[in-house]
Amino acid sequence: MSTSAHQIEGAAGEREASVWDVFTAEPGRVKDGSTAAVACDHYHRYREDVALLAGLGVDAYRFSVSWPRVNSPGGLDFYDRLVDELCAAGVRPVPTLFHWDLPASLDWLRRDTAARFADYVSVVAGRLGDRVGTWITLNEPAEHTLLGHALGAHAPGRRLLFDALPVAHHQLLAHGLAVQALRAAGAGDIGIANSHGPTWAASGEPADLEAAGFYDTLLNRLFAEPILLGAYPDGLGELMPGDVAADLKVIAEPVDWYGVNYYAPTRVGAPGGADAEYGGLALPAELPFSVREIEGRPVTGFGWPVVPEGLTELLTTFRDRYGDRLPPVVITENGCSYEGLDDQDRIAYLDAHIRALHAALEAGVDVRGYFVWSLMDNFEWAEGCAQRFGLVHVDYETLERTPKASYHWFRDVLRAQR
Ligand code: GBH
Repeated sequence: MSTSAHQIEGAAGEREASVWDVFTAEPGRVKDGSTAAVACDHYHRYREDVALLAGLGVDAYRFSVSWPRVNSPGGLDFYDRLVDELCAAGVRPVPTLFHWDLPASLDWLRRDTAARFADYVSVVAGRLGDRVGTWITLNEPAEHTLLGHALGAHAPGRRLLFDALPVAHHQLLAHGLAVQALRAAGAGDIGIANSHGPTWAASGEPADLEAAGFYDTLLNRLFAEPILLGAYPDGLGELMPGDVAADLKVIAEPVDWYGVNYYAPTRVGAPGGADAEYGGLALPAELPFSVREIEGRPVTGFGWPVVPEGLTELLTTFRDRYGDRLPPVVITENGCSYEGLDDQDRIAYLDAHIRALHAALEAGVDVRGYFVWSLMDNFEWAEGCAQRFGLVHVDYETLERTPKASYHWFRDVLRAQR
């Protein structure tokens, strides 16, 4: 089961500001105008939430540590309490060290942010490392670069298009420096959570194939290959700032496993034919590709197509591409948004994706874990509170938690495995 700090904690007044607080305060940035000032109030209700995890019977919980909270007095105490509570409940804590809530005073366009991240990681590892065995450095640097800095749909709201590439490089560098910092603190089980999905060409026409190949490079290879192979794909390294060759040595610091967040494939064609949106966002026409609708599929509440076999395809493609260079894989996020407490559509989605995962196992891919996004409904970034990904319903007025049908179903699936 997985969550992230900014999306569930609330208690925004009890920590310094992040880029998301600044972004959310600007009118029109978040669709329903909601903020994460309170969110699920997990900061004050974490005991209840840990009890929900224990009731579900999961053996691990992926959450994120808020850098702005750690910077604030008493902030680290919260994660100390949370980790204790999880350990007491028999649930293994798996913290992600950055899930998009950058301190508002920092900026990924600046190289120095990577070094600052490593300093912060050392502080967190020094405090929690006696009880935390497994660490995740970053969540989806691809989406943070693309949505936050290239397209402006997420914080910090920049529309730099390809001038956002340094943001990718600095996050990757931060990842490598964090791996070093964690190793120095004695950590033995380290991974990253990268956003990946198969890219399907809109047709067999050369222009569509070329556009799809380029998109695949941006979403998949750009963030996998510096880590797994120590190299940027297709000459993209020449566009990166700094001493790229030296940085790549840091970025390629070995990880113990490779985390994949999977939601859906993307169908891509030559520019101009755009008839679909990327995560609810119309793409600018000047990009060298366009995103097309995947037809004939049910869609989630978000409008994303349901394509379970895309997960099998993604995992076997990675295995074929990277061979021995690919460490064991963990699915660090998979899930869907739907309305309602009797969420049979979510059950069908999860059931089909778990089967797709088994198909990848049968095809010989070494998959070691599966985290559902998400434990409970939460602040879904630019969508506000409108998209509900939780197995537990949250009433944002009363903050009452109510397990959905999918919670009971998943509990039974886990029980049957034991
Ligand atoms: C993750 O990002 C985040 O890590 C998490 O915080 C978030 O709450 C969760 O997913 C749910 O959104 O329009 O069909 O082409 C996911 C990034 C980017 C994945 C948009 C799906 C578009 C699918 N997503 N992408 S589609």
